[in-house]
Amino acid sequence: MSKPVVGILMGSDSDLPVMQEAAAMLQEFGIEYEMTIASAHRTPKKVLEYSQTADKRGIKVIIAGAGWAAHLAGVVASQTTLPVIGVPIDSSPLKGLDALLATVQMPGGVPVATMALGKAGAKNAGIFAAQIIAASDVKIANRLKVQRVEMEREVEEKAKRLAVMSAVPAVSEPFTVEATVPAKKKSRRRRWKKKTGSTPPAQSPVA
Ligand code: RP5
Repeated sequence: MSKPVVGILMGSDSDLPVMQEAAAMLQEFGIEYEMTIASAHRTPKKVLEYSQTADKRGIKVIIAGAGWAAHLAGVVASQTTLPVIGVPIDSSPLKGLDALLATVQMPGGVPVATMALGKAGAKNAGIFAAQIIAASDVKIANRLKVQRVEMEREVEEKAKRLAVMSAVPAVSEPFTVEATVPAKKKSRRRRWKKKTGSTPPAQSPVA
């Protein structure tokens, strides 16, 4: 087993169900990672220590996920020049809007590459970390290309299944207007004329 190249941090164990998505993507690409809990306000010393030593330990990218007033990614970014990917987590009564703004709105000079809120953001963080590593690793670059092709194929298969499910059942008999609309009956007056060769009397009951 080689040394981890991606570090995944989260503010609390309650963030784990979301941040596991990032780990799952890294596993899929065969990228070694480490994962720990470190909170910018509950364990600030650990966050500083982790961020300051990450590059010396061989880490190339740090993914930081947090909810509420989510300053974790920004604090990590302030302590390292490694790329930091922020995942805002929708764990607050504000449904993550607070975390999104806290993570994305970094003042100029210390960037945090902010992903979407929640599980989709964590998944994208894993892919984005792979893309950063792929810049100098052709194997990972090829795996990313394969993943795109597979994703395309999956969508096409779903589209085909949907087409089959929503198809109108085939009509067994050929459909014609004549077959469904009854022919108009000739009036009794025309039938009289055809039979007798004369027009019926004006007061005739056949009028
Ligand atoms: C943040 O506070 C964490 O990232 C988490 O999303 C949120 C709530 O943490 P817990 O109270 O569940 O530990 O620091």
